[in-house]
Amino acid sequence: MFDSLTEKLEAAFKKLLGQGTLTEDNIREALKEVRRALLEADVNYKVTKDFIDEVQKEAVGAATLPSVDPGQQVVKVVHEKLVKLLGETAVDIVLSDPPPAVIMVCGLQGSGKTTLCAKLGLRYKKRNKKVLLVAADPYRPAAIQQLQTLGRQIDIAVFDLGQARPQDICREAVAKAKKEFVDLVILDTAGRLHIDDELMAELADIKKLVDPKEILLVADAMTGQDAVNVARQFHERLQVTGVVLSKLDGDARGGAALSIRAVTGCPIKLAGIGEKLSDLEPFHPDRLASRILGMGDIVSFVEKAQASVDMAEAEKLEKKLRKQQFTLEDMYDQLQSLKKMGPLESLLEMIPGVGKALKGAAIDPRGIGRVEAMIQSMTVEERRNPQIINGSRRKRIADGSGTTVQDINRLLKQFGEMQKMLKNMNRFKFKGLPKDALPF
Ligand SMILES: Nc1nc2c(ncn2[C@@H]2O[C@H](COP(=O)(O)OP(=O)(O)O)[C@@H](O)[C@H]2O)c(=O)[nH]1
Ligand SMILES: [Mg+2]
Repeated sequence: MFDSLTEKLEAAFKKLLGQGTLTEDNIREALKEVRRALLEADVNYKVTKDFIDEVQKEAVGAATLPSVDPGQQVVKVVHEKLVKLLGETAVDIVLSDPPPAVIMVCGLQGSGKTTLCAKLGLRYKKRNKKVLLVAADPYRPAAIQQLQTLGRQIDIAVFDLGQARPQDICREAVAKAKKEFVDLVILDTAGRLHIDDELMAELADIKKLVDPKEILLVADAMTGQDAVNVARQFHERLQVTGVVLSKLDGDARGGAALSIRAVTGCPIKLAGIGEKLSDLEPFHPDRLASRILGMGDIVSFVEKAQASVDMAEAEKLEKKLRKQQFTLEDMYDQLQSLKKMGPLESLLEMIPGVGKALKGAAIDPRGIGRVEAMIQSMTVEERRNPQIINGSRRKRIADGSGTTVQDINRLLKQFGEMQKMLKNMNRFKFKGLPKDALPF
């Protein structure tokens, strides 16, 4: 699955791995190859562009963990973005109570609808659900037979009304299911070679009549962007609740899988990975991303390094805060990491109480540069004990940093307020905690 994409991505990253430092330029160079690989895998053009832009933005600031090779960091960023592209978390089928729940399966001819109906039937039969399969494709006699054959294989009842109208077939099937205490009704609707209005109108009718809990669109992963366009049109017309990617076991290039979620906004819920009726899997964005990237080791290594650095830094800072030893030096370090994390306001606003408390303070990103310059012009002693910064020291620091004494005064005042606020936050945070919960 996606072998060629994986190979090309690996080749692109080889150039980054093992390089001491990464510059914006060599990241861009490597991402050019990633971009080409995605487009060759038939990933949607706009999706590819947005993906590369996001990775570039984040990768440039990311190369900072001491124990991690910068190239590995970039791999990690790409992995994160792939997971996001694929939908972040697995989303399961939802069945309603009270029964019967109705799942409506739709898609183009040959996409794998009938097969999916039987696969779903088997899945829920194993979970002790009473299932009814419904042959709602009256246009091709062979379609009814196909479902009957599959139903026999897995010993699940199949409802049909021969060549009756699909709307009538579905309505009667659901009525029968209610009478017979069926848990789950699965509608195998008719497909077409291409989307047409008549088909869509018929499916919309059925949706209105039986109020399905899930409307699953089967998208053939082998057909790349075509599958994405089909999914978009079905979704626009029917508000599909989930996409099922079929034939992911074949030599699909990856385009459909990687674009469909971003283009339709509809979660991929299941993946068909073979012709056998047991070949159905929940769709896990993170697992597929790791498979596509083929660099699982690096990703988990960086995750661990990140977690341990974050933890160590956070602990160090927290200790200082608790002991009220937060100095201008620490403030300087914090500014450095804040700068890496992006827009300052949005970040600060995420910390409860801080957003409001800092409103109006100098948190404009251009201001950070000045603050940095001022702290850089101080001696180590001054940074650690700001109270020694008297008038003549203020003048010296202002001259050294190209600022004014007023600027220095403002910084020291703000720093004092920050310390006060942190003290308050400490009190607030630890109030009510049992004494032995604190490590000091
Ligand atoms: N390899 C593979 N083949 C599949 C999968 N799902 C369906 N098929 C095959 O695709 C063909 C069309 O499937 P079918 O269910 O009849 O499609 P329908 O016309 O949408 O009902 C059949 O030969 C199936 O065996 C899958 O996940 N993997
Ligand atoms: Mg069929």
